Amino acid sequence: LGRFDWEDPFRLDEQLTEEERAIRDAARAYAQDKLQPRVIDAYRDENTDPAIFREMGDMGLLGVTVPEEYGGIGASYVAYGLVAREVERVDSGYRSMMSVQSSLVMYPIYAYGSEEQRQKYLPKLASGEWIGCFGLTEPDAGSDPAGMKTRAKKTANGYVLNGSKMWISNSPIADVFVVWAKSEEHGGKIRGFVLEKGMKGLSAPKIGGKLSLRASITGEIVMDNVEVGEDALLPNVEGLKGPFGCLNRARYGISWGALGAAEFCLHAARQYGLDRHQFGKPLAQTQLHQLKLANMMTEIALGMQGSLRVGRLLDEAKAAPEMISIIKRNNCGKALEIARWARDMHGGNGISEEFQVMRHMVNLETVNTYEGTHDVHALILGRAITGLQAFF
Ligand code: TGC
Ligand code: FAD
Repeated sequence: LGRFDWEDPFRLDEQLTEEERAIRDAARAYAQDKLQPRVIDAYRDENTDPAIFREMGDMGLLGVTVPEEYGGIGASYVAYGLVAREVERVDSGYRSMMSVQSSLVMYPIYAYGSEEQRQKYLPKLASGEWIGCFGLTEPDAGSDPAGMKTRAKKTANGYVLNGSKMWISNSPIADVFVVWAKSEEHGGKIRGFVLEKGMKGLSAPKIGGKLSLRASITGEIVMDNVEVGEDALLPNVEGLKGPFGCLNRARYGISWGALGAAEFCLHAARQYGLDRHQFGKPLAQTQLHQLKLANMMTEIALGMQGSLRVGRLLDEAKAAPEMISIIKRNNCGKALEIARWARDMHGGNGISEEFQVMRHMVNLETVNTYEGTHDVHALILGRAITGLQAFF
């Protein structure tokens, strides 16, 4: 008979390559040594430390799947998922910083950019010297990005961009802005542009007052007649499949990340239940406490197997977007449920910053919403099942 380990029920560890295990261990060491000690203050004070990008760059955690010649480490999508899991075990906001840089900024420049754009941007993004952001969402176009109002108009030497983007991770501290706009020159099709901090007419005010993801800065992107050269256009993609190609990767990473946060909550609830005595015995010796732990462990273990499978298929270029919708939707939804249970299982202490479960819970509200809401992914899957689209 096989042995059973509640921390790794399906022996995920054995299903990884040696390189993937090494990358996971390095990410875990960095996250626990450098991120965990600052997260409680950072979250309370709504403070994003830009030095984190350099630190992650030094550890090789930015653009994990990007080839070495452009500053990445050319590792697998499974390795990328494992990094997301370790970083989000500390905080969803830190994972957000990492996944925007990797999947939403480096990936489109690598996949859709010219050789000059790759050489110019990727090494500095990989090292964390430059910080990137990704502007798709607008005040009036969230779940329906096709409704965007941002426009690019052709000029003699390039384009002029007008419009505004909303809820953009990293934007107030970004050096590089990957922005999506409808281009009149290209028949109104959506095109990607790479903008740089300091361009005339470009600003990125911070959005304050967030009650979730407070360790990760979020802002707008305002483009008021921003003039760019022809070299700012991402030449190799057109239409919504451009931003969606990036979102596929980021959503996949989030499916692992959310379970990292859920694992933190499981471990915390278990330990709390062992330590805390009521009615003359540990809470962990009550049936309800054990039922909740069993549910948590089960959902995490099943979810991770799903993410591992999709990661392997991504590495073989065989993953369909609907597979990614299944794991993004289910793992985020389950992680949020797990964090809510953990909060409850801590009683009054569950609302204290010291115990951290409530921070994870509140973060996961955002994770459940961004990159396609829980319900939007249900509609993507409903369309695949029925052949009927129910968005409009
Ligand atoms: P639809 O008609 O379905 O498709 C339009 C075109 O796009 C193609 N496509 C995809 N291509 C690649 N991968 C995918 N996943 C794709 N999904 C669609 C499709 O083939 C088609 O191509 P073509 O050549 O035929 O034109 O488009 P629709 O307008 O009906 O879309 C509906 C819907 C709901 C699926 C979609 O708009 C959607 O997913 N909405 C959610 C928006 C979203 O996820 N926004 C995320 C913003 S970024 C963000 O949140 C970052 S937070 C990160 C962090 O901080 O960690
Ligand atoms: P809406 O689309 O208005 O949705 C509101 C509600 O209506 C949701 O429950 C939704 O499920 C539901 N709904 C929508 N359409 C339908 C339908 N057809 N049928 C049934 N129900 C529907 N975006 C970026 O581009 N870049 C970023 O870096 C980025 N970072 C973010 C960081 C944070 C902290 C947050 C909160 C958001 C971020 N986003 C980013 C934006 C995010 O992707 C959007 O918030 C998300 O796509 C939802 O859009 P919305 O907020 O406009 O909500």
